[in-house]
Amino acid sequence: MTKTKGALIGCGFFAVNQMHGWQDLDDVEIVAICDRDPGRLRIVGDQFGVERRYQSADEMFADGGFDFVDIATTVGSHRALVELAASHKVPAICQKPFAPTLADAKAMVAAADAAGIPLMIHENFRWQTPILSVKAVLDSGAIGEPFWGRVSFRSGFDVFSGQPYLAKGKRFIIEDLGIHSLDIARFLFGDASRMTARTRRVNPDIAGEDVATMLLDHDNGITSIVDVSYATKLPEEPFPETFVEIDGTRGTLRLGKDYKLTVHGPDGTVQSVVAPNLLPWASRPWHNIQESVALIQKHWAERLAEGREPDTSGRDNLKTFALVEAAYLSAESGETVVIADLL
Ligand code: NAD
Ligand code: 89V
Repeated sequence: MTKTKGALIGCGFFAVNQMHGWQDLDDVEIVAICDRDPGRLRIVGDQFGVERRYQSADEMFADGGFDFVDIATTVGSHRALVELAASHKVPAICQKPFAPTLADAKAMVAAADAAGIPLMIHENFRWQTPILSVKAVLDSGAIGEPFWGRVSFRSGFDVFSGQPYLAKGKRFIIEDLGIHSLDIARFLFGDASRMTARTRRVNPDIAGEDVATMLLDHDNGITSIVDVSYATKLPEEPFPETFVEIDGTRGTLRLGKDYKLTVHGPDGTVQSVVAPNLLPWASRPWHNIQESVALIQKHWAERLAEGREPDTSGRDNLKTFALVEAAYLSAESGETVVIADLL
């Protein structure tokens, strides 16, 4: 079998999951890795047996020999690295958040289009098994037409020990975590036209907001609430579970703690557990996110082979990123923001 060859840039905290995900795919091989930090390059190169190692992305692209690049660096380098991939006409995956600004994100989509390469944003939360299960119930019509929804992520988990940069940015929870929740809202309820948001910083030791409440008007008439918090101290810590509530014309759906799904319709109530699989390399409580990494990467490999745009393409993700921008604008001004004005 001829394997699709990939290269990965950024060998940090999260990239290890991505390397495992690639290793699980029989038809993909990561042939080169890059990180500015020689320590991280050595750790990841040794763990996954990758011989070609670079401290400079320019040098890695100049040597070439790969069919796509997986960019797993933090947001500040995303635009330059996607543009570098485009200049070499190499298909690219870029981690969320897409870019520091919507203008950068638009420029990245334009660069990929001009080069004729696919660009996918690694927006993996919609690929979580519980979220896919919720979508399947909606699509089955079991609760009728949804008219109201809530996507909720409330936690007191210490994310700063693994990802210290999260404590330093002026923007925190909407940009880092709410971006996933907003994408789930789009995935379940369709595109949104208006956003109203309120934010707070509760933790005095971080720079950005750690609580946000967002109200979305969706194009199809659904109203949804997306609420996120890292300042919520619960008796049982739910990290990193997303809870979902949906009211429809024929019934209701609730996805709650420990992946319990309750679907109530005209014929009665069905309860099930839609827990993620614990992959051999995964560890609790991250296994939900880790499985979604494997699934989105499989999706990329399939779409690349078929020559079809991935579901969370750069073009698609501009609409999720616009919701992020809109939430910050709304929280700052106190006004409702019209999404079309940003896109
Ligand atoms: P990290 O800081 O641990 O790792 C980033 C690595 O990139 C570092 O080792 C750094 O040296 C390297 N790097 C940065 N710029 C570079 C450049 N220009 N060339 C080469 N190497 C460079 O960060 P992380 O926690 O692994 O996060 C990386 C990205 O993944 C972020 O955008 C974050 O938001 C995202 N993330 C996504 C998920 C998810 O579920 N999708 C979860 C966690 C983190
Ligand atoms: O998924 C993420 O983007 C992570 C975390 C779950 C910690 O917020 O940064």
